[in-house]
Amino acid sequence: MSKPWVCIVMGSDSDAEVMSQAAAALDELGVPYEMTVASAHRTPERTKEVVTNAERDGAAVFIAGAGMAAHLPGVVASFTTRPVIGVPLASGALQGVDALYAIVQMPPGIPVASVAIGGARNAGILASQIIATADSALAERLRQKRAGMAGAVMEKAKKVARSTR
Ligand code: RP5
Repeated sequence: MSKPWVCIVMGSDSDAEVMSQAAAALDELGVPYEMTVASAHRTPERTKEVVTNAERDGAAVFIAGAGMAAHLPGVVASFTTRPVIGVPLASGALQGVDALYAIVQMPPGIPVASVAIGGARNAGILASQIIATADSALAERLRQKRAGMAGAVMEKAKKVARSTR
């Protein structure tokens, strides 16, 4: 059986720069992934095919990023019972608020988790955390990453600290 992996889907190549931050987080944590474009509106059949093939081939978590009327994460979730993390992307007149509302307002029964507008890095980390529930080595890498962040905060505290008393 192959290692559990993450399927990253985005609505357009114009989403790729932000969505690559999810891939970067997965790279840092040693979690395999595949990344592709499938549009819920422009290529609904391809979206179904990407999701059903990925589920069949062992994708453990899906990350779906889209802007504007962001139906992609919900449509991905309609084709799989694996967890789906939506990434609302800033584009068009409403700069991601539309996408955020579309992603978080799923009807009962077909859940989609959401990160912040443009929060692709957190989507990669959250997907890793889900996979880490059954992978103690990955859980340890996540703990080390947090320890690194705590260390960085302590460095910042030292740099900024001043007292006049
Ligand atoms: C959404 O529409 C995509 O996810 C993208 O964020 C936005 C614009 O798409 P393009 O017109 O750049 O293809 O479906």
